[in-house]
Amino acid sequence: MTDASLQESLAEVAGEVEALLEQLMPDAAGPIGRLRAAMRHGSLNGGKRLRPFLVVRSAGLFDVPRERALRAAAALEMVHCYSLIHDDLPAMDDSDLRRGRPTVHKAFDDATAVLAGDALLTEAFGVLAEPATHPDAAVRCRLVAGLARAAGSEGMVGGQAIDLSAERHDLSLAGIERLQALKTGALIAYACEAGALLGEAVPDQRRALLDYARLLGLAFQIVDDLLDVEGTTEELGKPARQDAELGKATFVLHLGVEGARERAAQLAEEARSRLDSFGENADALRRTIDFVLARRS
Ligand code: GRG
Repeated sequence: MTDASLQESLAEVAGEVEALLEQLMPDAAGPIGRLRAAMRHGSLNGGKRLRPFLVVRSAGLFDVPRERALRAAAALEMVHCYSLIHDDLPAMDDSDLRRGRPTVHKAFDDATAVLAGDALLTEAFGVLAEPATHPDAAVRCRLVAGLARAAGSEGMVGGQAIDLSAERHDLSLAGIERLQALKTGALIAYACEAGALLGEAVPDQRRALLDYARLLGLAFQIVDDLLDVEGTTEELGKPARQDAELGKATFVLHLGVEGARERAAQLAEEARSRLDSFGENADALRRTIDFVLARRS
């Protein structure tokens, strides 16, 4: 797979997931209409759609029907978008800009942004629980339980709690790895886990995919720290240099720019090695590693 075909494939999955998200959040009358508009503002506003791509491509290793993979992908993206909406609120990062547009609380108001996030999170589980996601209820339960674990206090929300805590300012390198494995890594890992669950993969395959995703998630976060230092607000579509301004300990603070780049490259190689048993079927997942390392937003 070439770089151009990866871009094409990313755009194709993004288009399919967005079409499904549109369907899942139709217009409505009155106050619910305003809530739905806020949900759409926070979820149909660009974004790389990396997590949906990982779901679809992991599921593709096991010939899962595309429409099932897309439902799991949309559910995961709903949880990701809820986290961004809430993270941008004044009580958290207090950001005005996300994906190059005003954040949900700026375009609407704080209370509507809280509710839009709440509704996206809640409805994501409904999407997974519907029989259209998988005919076997046991598989749907595993998908629901996996997302709850990845998003909850032992996953993304737990990572966010550490990020907001006083100790965040002087975390060791190992402490930052743990924080980021939860805050960013848990949903990225779930993306691949969902593919494996939908495909009823054998334990070795599931483990290999999870290891790939955990390593990829860490590399993704190191690149995020590098972009915070080196990127511009225009490129990122969100304020640059936020971490330094908030006095946060980051990978770049501990390793320096060159050291962080080297660590991301090392993790990328390790992630690649975890895909060996999947042969050329996993080419898109291999290319995704290069995409994550080279991303500018
Ligand atoms: C508020 C419950 C709660 C959780 C917030 C994930 C998160 C936890 C906050 C996001 C803050 C942030 C910028 C984290 C760095 C890594 C990250 C998740 C970046 C955003 O993900 P991308 O780059 O975004 O995939 P797009 O816009 O492409 O979807």
